[in-house]
Amino acid sequence: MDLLWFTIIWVIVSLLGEWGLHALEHLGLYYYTASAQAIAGEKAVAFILTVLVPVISFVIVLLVYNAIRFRSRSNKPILSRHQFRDNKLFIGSWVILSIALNILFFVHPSASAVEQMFNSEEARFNRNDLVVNVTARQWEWIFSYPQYGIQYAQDTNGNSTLYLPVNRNVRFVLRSYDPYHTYAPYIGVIHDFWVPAFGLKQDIIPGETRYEYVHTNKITSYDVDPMVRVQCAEVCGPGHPYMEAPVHVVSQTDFAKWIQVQKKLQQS
Ligand SMILES: [Cu+2]
Repeated sequence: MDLLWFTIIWVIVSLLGEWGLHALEHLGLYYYTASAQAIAGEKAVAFILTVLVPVISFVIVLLVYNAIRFRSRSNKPILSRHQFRDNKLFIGSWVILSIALNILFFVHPSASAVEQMFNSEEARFNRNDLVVNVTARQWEWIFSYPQYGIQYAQDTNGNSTLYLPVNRNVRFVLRSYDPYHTYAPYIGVIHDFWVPAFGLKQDIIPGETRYEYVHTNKITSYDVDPMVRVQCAEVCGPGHPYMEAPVHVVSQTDFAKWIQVQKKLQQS
């Protein structure tokens, strides 16, 4: 009888949990998403949580149900008539299920995400990539667009700014050094290239060149949501928290216009 009641309550709590999770998914599990990679990440989180809701419900319902159902009604300890040392079936299935869930999460979404990541780095997908060279220095981001001959993308105030066309594969080439102090190229520190809305982070190590691939999927900007910005995510000195730059994802035409404006700025 207890088993029946427990199962009924567990199923109801699990269903409520799944319903709540589903509602949360509609609001977005990430703060803000503006790339195919961020959406894939959000889906992975949703998958893990969906599988785990019945597990966490089981543990919570078990604790609460037992605490209420088997509470002592008197101050004297009374031993139950049914004494169990263990329950081999329960322990066995718990261990096997735990291992099975771990293997599942290892295969999907972990290994499948790594495969997806490697695939997106395949040269054949990247023939038409927009290349953005990202230079991280203490404490500033410098964006250059080698395909367009733009050395230093800037706004009208001379601050670094990142413009990207929508629905495009972008290859960020990440380096950490200080172009204004070229006498010592290896004195740079570790920075981390992070656009929260893109759902990806990549450490930038001095002396190494690293890549990050992003497929932009919606027109948006820092003015729409503060998550659409480049933020350093590795403590790199006193200026670290302010090492940020606004990002603008714009239409192809607006991007072409912006390129023209930048070219003029380069000449002046
Ligand atoms: Cu930094």
